[in-house]
Amino acid sequence: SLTLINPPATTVKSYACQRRTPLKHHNTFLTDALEILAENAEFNENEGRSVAFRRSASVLKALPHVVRGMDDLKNLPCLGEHSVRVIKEILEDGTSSEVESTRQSEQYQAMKALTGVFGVGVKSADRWFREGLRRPLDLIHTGQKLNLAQQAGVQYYNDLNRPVTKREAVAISHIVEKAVNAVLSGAIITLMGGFRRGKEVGHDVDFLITHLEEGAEEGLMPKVLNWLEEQGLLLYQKTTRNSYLESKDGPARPPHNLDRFERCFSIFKLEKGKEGSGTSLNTSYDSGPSWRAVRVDLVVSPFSQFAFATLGWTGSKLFERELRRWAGQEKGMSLSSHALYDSKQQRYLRANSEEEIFAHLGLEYIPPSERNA
Ligand code: 8DG
Ligand code: MN
Ligand code: MN
Repeated sequence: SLTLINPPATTVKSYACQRRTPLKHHNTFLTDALEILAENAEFNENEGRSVAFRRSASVLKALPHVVRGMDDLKNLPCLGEHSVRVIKEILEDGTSSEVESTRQSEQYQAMKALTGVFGVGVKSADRWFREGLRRPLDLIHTGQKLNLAQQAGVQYYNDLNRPVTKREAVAISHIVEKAVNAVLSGAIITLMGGFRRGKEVGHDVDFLITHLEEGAEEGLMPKVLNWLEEQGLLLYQKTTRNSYLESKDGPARPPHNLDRFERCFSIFKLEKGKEGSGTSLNTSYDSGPSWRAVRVDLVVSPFSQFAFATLGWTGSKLFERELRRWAGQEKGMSLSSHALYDSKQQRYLRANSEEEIFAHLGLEYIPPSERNA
């Protein structure tokens, strides 16, 4: 039959954690559109719909070629009816009316602007939107009661919405290293999040800190923060016990020492480096402040959990979600950034590296640069 002489269709596995997803791919004209709809679904607190659009977009990111026609979508997983309709419209007309009207809508634009303030989630943004607020400055003008995070968010709004460059991330790394080394010797500091996946810019800089000697990391976070504070490098900080991935009280946490695992959302004051100007022409007339605000996430993990924390903090968010879904649905396991629990064996599986965790999960190892799902 004809199918025998056709080139084999690209096969794409259905979980994002089974696929390689590079940072740069061939279908941004489609994935940007689908991700607008995903974002809009989040603004409407429709998580199911949002994840469906994100999964569709992610499948297209994994394709080794441009999608030119509907035939290219044959045999692809995760493409729901709605996503297919949007893709078809873009392929035929160049744009999708639904995407364009979403982009133009007052609600989408206001929610985007309001949730773009550090410390503002969808719930507050939606309440403010329904009260007629549209822009971050409306929060000030109408005298809204803001918590400390939101106050910092408004105060540093412009800086925090300007992408953090790789060079700035490296400068922040040096500061974090200096701070950690000043209070504990031999700690290991690793850049996580988007920069570990090879991104050239990010919305923040993420670090994971550990120490080979189990227990040496205890109490480290407050000491590091004190040091940074004394140096005048912190504009804002809030430390919390980690409870993000563990909130659904699954068993994927080791029974002890969870309380040592701490995270800090912060805003650093980064001096603009003299070396930063290079050949660009902007600095000589730049009369702005000599520093900028940068969002920094710090996480401290005991060494026994370091591999899980590394995997959990590298992202992407969809890749992480898909890993946990794979673990639960396909393996009867429960994965968190602390541990992996095997329900059948009723025990925690140890791992000293990300490779070992993928192996426990029966997955081919995917390097960070290909976790851009
Ligand atoms: P970006 O900053 O460049 O925009 O991208 P990113 O680095 O991929 O996003 P991120 O929002 O900084 O998140 C980085 C990773 O951290 C992501 O995979 C999800 C993970 N993560 C959080 N919050 C939490 C949390 O509270 N606990 C754990 N374990 N992981 C978290 O964002
Ligand atoms: Mn990040
Ligand atoms: Mn982060």
